[in-house]
Amino acid sequence: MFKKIALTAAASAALYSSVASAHFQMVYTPELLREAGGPISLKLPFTHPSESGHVMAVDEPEAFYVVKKGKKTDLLDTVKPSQWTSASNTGSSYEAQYSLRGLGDYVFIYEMAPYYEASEDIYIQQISKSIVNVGSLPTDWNEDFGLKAEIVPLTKPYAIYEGGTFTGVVRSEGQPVPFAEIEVEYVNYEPNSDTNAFASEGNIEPPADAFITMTIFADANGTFTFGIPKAGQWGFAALGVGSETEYKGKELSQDAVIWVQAHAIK
Ligand SMILES: [Cu+2]
Repeated sequence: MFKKIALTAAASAALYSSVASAHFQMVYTPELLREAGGPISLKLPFTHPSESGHVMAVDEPEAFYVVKKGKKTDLLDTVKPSQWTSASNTGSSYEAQYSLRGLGDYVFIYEMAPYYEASEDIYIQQISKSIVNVGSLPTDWNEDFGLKAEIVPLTKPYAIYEGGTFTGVVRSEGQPVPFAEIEVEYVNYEPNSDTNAFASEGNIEPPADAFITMTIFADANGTFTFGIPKAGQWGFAALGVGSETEYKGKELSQDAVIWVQAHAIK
């Protein structure tokens, strides 16, 4: 559900023929790299973070868990219904609380329920990863969890300079996905975790629509690199790379999402 200008049905179909454009399942907490543990909130809207776009209502998630030092802890019971407000609407969403205890990587993995996208007559299911580190001690961040759709980072997702790069490998059940199509979005409207809303003003002004959702492709080994021009959080969504391709008799785009955060050089 893009902000669309008036287009004929034919032109619209041609322009938006690419599957599942610009949807991002967020797993948002303001700081992915923290000095100390303690409670954090995780906001879970399914939305369009680069343009403060539509917040879409999704059924309860299929899975939510955290992996720390190889140990998986189920968090599905901690997920609560909530709301998220964008420039376009206030929509139903989810959120969770978690208490970080001890140094290391906390890999949060969220599997949303399949979402029916009427404009494309397909279902979308994103498997999202967000990695929070405490104390700069690396433990689990580069693990391959064998997910149906997954981006395995080759760069610490929480320790990137503004102007640096992020490299990842698109995989499905451990196997690289060659030439995967990847959408990239900057979280341009700062999420406010107190009010459950995007900021009303963006941090940057994209010079053209092509910069709102940027599209890149993985190479023959499923690897991609993206230069991060601005501090803040960035999302990568590899489209339709999952092992499941059908849901309720319709096409399913099972996407792999990862969130990273770049830091300004001071
Ligand atoms: Cu949408």
